[in-house]
Amino acid sequence: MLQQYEPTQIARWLEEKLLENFGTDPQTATPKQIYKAVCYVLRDIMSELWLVNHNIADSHRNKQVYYLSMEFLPGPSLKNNAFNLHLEDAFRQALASIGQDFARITAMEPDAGLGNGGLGRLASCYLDAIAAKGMAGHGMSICYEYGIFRQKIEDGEQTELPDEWLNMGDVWLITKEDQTEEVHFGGKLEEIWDANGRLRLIHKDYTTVLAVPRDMLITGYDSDVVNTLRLWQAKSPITIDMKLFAEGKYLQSMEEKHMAEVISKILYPEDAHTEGKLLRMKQQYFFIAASMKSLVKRHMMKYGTLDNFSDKVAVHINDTHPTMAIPELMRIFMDEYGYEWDQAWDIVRQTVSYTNHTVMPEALEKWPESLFKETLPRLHSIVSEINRRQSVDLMKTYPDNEALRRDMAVINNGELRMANLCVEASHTVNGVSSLHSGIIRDQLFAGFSAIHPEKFTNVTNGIAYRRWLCQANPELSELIVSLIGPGFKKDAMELERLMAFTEDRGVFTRLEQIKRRNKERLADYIKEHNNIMVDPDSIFDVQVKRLHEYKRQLLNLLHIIHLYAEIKRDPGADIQPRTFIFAAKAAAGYYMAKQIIKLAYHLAQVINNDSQVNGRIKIVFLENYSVSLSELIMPAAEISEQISLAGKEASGTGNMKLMINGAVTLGTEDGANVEIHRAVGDENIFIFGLRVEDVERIRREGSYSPFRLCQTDGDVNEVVQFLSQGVNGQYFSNILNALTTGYNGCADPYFVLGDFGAYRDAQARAAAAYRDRDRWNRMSLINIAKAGIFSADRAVQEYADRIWHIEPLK
Ligand code: 26W
Repeated sequence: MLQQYEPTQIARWLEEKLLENFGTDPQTATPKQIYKAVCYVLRDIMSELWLVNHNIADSHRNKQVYYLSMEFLPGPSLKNNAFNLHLEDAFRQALASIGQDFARITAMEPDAGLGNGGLGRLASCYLDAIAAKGMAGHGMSICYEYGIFRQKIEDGEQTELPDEWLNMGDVWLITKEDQTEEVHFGGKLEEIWDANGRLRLIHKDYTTVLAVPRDMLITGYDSDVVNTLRLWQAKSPITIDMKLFAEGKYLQSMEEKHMAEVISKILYPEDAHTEGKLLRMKQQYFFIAASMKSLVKRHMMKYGTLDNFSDKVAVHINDTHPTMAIPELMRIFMDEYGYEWDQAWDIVRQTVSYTNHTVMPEALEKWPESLFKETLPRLHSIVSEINRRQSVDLMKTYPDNEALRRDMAVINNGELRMANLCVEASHTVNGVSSLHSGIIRDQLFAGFSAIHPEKFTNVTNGIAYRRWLCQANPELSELIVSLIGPGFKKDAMELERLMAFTEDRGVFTRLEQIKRRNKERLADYIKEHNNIMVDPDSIFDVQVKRLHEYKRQLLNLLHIIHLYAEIKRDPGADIQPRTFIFAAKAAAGYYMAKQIIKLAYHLAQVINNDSQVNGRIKIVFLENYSVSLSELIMPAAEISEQISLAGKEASGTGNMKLMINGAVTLGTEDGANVEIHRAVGDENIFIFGLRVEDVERIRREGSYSPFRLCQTDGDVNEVVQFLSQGVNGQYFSNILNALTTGYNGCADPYFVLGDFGAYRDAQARAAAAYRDRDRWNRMSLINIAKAGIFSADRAVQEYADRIWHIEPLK
């Protein structure tokens, strides 16, 4: 039972914090000081809970999972932590007692944006669910000084601005200087024979970077288990070179310091395109080396041996970015604790598991062997040995299939294939939706799954629905409580009980009113930030996710051009008013993605100001998509655009957040859309387009000709013509060429024109359904009722039972 605190007690602690940290009192404190004091008080309450289970001695003897990820996307934490510990009301009253408004204080918190998109947010949703389930599970990552860039769009051009989150966001960070670790880069290996006549490889002349842990505490709903998100900050052992300074070489004297600290300076803004940059490699090794050293040290302190390591520790590798944890564990076991190769390898294989989040070739990490060897010589020697042993096994298994052996090799053609290393070493490999898991088992890792089919499994993604429903959409949450009680806050499957109301017009009306108010709230934000008046009576059609060609924001835009052409053809046409809401960041170096943002902007200029359209369709591109902006958009959405080319979106999680907020999915049979379709049934979703097998067949046949489509399909021709004439005075010949003629002979690789007709028809079906309010509200209610399965609680329970083998602490 979670301890509760009186608002008066909270108010007293607030006063103490203001005095202690800012030498001020509630009457004279600035809102910023109040905000920080509130976070410090809550953090202390969380620390006390943390100490119960996780103090150095670690009172419990349970197996724990360490979730390694280059990215976490917590977003704002204050409201979530207060909600999880049932302290929202106490803080609201305590603040009211000193004339402050809790909502205004929570709005001051910057997002902790230490991630790009789906992968990072999923990691944060999972940490929340692990704590809610009362299990010991900790995140490990980098304390980026600058998170995901702030997006500015001027005249359709995206620019990236630094995200200085720490000045307000550091309130949650507890720096543990005493647990600083050393990480070694470069240098060389020297062979020596040790006292017991064994060959030893000694790492020498390396550069040292210090890794200082900054811990964020992770709460869970109605749970007294508080876990850790450990964020490593890079520091130089040398602050300044006095000799160089004395010689007036001021910048040089600081060079070593900056070279070290740049490692945790900034998050790489690529979200599905590996750059292969040296700094990125150093970032990956930095955080996994510090993480592995610290958790091995902790285990030794607790158990005095590593023989039981895999019984007590599960290490989960979130996509390939933390793969180096595998050879690093081998290094620690062999070089620091004297284990033989086979023993070390057995323990490591029973400890690590890997989740793949994408099949996009350009996102699969391959490191140049030379760069890897130069930067991490000891790890290179270990990976080479893993590769040598693998090739011996493969020769036995696939003696006549050299091509397959080459494809599966950890090292080949001067490259380290990180995904192959993960599969070779992990006891379990999973995808993030049943369709995706099938694709990686039967295609990407076919050679491996043929040998070890038992290693491959699926865990469909889930979301922290208490954040995305209960906190982001409190009115809907209250309606649900009034209909089925509060039990769904602990067990999302209880939402199924809403199926009892699918013929209840009273409930439909309340559902519609709540959606309406959420739309008005978003409309106010759009007015303030984009200076666009949107009509709350129009359909709020939402596509919010990273900008990527495979997600096909372009298909959405081409359909809007089609609607616009229809209106221009027949201005009196009775069309259902629609507001198309986009939000998406493009990776800084992703030219085509930025062009698509530009097209959306200029199309909006034309359509939003066209008197013949007269506001019946509007386009809004919201800047700087983030967790907190997403919490405002999801409750207001009615149509959820999930229109990626089948086989490309591993799962999607925005689709789940929109579903649980009563939006109806309009999408392809891709990723988790397939499971959403299965959950709600054909009549409560709008599915369209090519299936995975269609895409594969057409590719195999080479029968796809977007150019011919422009000749044969009038609507396709019309939108392509429209584009070719320029939009708002801007020309998009690159988009046009990519669609029609293509670069290196591959036109329209994501079948935007190929799926256009089916998409147009699905959109028409949705518009027609929307007019029938009872039908629409029933569809909306059924989507909410069927969303329980997409809870992160369900997903982490699957990981705990089938992959990590961990149990609740008490
Ligand atoms: C090396 C650059 C890089 C950075 C991030 C490559 C790949 C990534 C991530 C794996 C991309 C990502 O976020 N993938 C998304 O993961 C979500 C969580 O599983 C899925 O729901 C999305 O479908 C998938 O695109």
